[in-house]
Amino acid sequence: MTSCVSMAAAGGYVSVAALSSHILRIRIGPAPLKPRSSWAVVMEDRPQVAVAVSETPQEMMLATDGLRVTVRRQDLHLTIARADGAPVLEDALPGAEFPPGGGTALTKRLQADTRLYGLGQRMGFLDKRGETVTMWATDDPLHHPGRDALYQAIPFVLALQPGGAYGIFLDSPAFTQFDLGKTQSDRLRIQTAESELDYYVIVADSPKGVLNGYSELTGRTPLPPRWSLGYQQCRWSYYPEERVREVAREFRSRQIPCDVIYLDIDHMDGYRVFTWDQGRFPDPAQLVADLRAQGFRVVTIVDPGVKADPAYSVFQEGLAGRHFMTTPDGEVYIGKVWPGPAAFPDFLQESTRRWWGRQHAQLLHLGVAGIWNDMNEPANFTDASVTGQFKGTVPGTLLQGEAECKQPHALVHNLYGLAMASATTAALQELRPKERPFLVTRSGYAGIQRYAAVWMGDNHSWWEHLLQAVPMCLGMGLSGVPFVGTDCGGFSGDATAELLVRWTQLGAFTPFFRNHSAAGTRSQEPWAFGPETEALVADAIRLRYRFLPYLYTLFAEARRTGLPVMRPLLLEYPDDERTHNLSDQFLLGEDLLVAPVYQPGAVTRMVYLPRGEWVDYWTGALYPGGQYTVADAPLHRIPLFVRQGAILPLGPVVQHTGEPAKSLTFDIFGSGAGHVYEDDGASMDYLAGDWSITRVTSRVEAGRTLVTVQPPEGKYRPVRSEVLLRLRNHRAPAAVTADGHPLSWRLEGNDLVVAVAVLDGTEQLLVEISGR
Ligand code: MIG
Repeated sequence: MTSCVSMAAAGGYVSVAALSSHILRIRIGPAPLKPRSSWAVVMEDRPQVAVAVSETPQEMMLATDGLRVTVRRQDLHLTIARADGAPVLEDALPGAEFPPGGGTALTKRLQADTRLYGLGQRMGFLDKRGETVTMWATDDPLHHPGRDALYQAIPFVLALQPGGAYGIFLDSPAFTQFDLGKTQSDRLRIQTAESELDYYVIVADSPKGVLNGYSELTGRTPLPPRWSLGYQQCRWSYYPEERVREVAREFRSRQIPCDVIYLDIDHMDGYRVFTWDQGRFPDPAQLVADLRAQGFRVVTIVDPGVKADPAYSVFQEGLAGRHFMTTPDGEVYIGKVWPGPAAFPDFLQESTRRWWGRQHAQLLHLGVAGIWNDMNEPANFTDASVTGQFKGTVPGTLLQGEAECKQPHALVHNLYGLAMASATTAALQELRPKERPFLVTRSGYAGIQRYAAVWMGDNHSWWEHLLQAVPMCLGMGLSGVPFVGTDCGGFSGDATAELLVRWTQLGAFTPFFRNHSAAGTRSQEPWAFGPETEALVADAIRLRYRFLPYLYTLFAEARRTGLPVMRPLLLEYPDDERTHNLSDQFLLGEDLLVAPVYQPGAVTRMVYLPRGEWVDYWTGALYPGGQYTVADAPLHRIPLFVRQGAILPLGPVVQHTGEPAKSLTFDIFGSGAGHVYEDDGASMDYLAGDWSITRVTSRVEAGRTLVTVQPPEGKYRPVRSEVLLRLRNHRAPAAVTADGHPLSWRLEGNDLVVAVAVLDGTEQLLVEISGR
């Protein structure tokens, strides 16, 4: 049996395949469809999906357990409905248009209430309906509000409408535009420069369901090394090595937690990738080892441009191995980036990916812990004569790909960062098979989440960009990429003390948490603005470390489900219209509502609390949901609310993640449930079952509270000295017992803290707290 139907008609050639009961692949082209490989899609065509195919002279139909697809023979017009007949998505025009100038387009009808999200890295608010957006990886150093294409190009749109949700992923790495109801308010039009359409439709009951399907299709983020969830310090650039050592010393002597220090481009010899400036860094191995002894990891930048210097071995090897992109005449193309004249590896060639990957051996040999890929759109300092889409990048006519199937760069542009990331991550895995790789990238395409964390590039030290950080990161999450963050404090321009405090408070709750700033701007290390600011910034960083067990548990969930760590409220409350374009607050997982302050001088801010009850994390005050409230936000506090019913796993403040975190606290908010996921945080052993999940439930009854700690599931057992239950808003109890034996307790502010036994057996622990 086949899960696919195909046919030719006046409108061209079409094939419709069911990858699962709710995921369809649709291809339409002007010529017979040839097999086509994808860089984004990892989901196998599953022939076992049950489909029923039928035909009439007018139509061809394909039905799965969940969907019914009808294709009109006359013009390939396509309709998708649920199994019960409820319409989901319908073409507004023939199934595909082939404009005379080249390219292909599809046009779908939009229902009046449909909201449109995702679409990769974008300026502006969450709902993109009414806009036109472009997919074209671009190094844009000025993210003004009207900017369209930025570094990440992810041609995926997530639609929320009454009664359900769907996603459309057009698998095209060429120049692509989505008209999201701008030209005609009831039409979604997608146009690519490619000559055929290859797109996927994912249908679900909710946005979560769509993300589930989309991430099954394009892959999920493996668990990152735990250290990469710690605080990270960057600057363009820290050099010479004494400066790096000084930064490290400051963190430790001031007791400000930090896990990573970055080396930006000035560590290299004349910006030659994979080299070191001997004067500035005479002994990188020793430097890295000394920092490691203090608990720091070092991440170095690797740009794709290879200096066109005949005496430079990487350039020589690249030429000899035919690794660089060439003009149609076969000449190696020389552009211009930091090292001056430079050649660009063609990562669409497998031999090039392996060659490039091998270069990393030198860095890893020196002890470098992770890699930072920049300039991989690829950026190119073009002159004023280049305008339009090729401004700032390489010419579209360059040839890329394996010898037998070269393609013009124009058609594969958006793959550059993804293919470079795939080469890098594969190399890290191969060179250090026992360790989880860490890569952070600027550019990417659909599927980038499988290889790298993504930071949002060159923002400014502007309050407007602090605010913009929220929907930008959320939009990436709605595009399948959970491991995201922004340059805290802002990259270009000068931070102020207050901006740094507020941005660090936000950054503490973004998955990737790095402070970075541009050359020539004011320093913005935590201590750069004096002791008062330092204390506030340090507190925000410490709070991050307290929340690490919760954050890590969310990464484990992201790996299983594809759901983002940092979530817009609409993901959890899609039927609450007030969440639909709520772009200045977010949820970390399901339980923690984060409302950053993004205005100078503000000491309160409006927060929307969705249905249920919410507890002010700082005061313990309980608020009914389904309403706006004005939260207190003095400079030392970022408004945080916890869902009543949550149980959050929290850790101790450590100076870096390598310090043993032997104590685990379950913060208990009323009757509810929670869990913690744990593993060694570093190796691949979790893939072989070396992990654990500990579940806790609580029940508040008249006169007593019962808390159950389940024995851990899974093989992994952390080194642990204490487990604490913290019952928020609890008075002194009459008695606390575990299976009849008294337990010691103490009051801390409004909270009752109970120390319980560390569980490693198979028995559950039942704690009874009597008297409220
Ligand atoms: O053209 O390596 O986004 O983070 O510090 C600027 C220097 C090149 C851009 C990156 C930024 C980095 C900077 N790079």
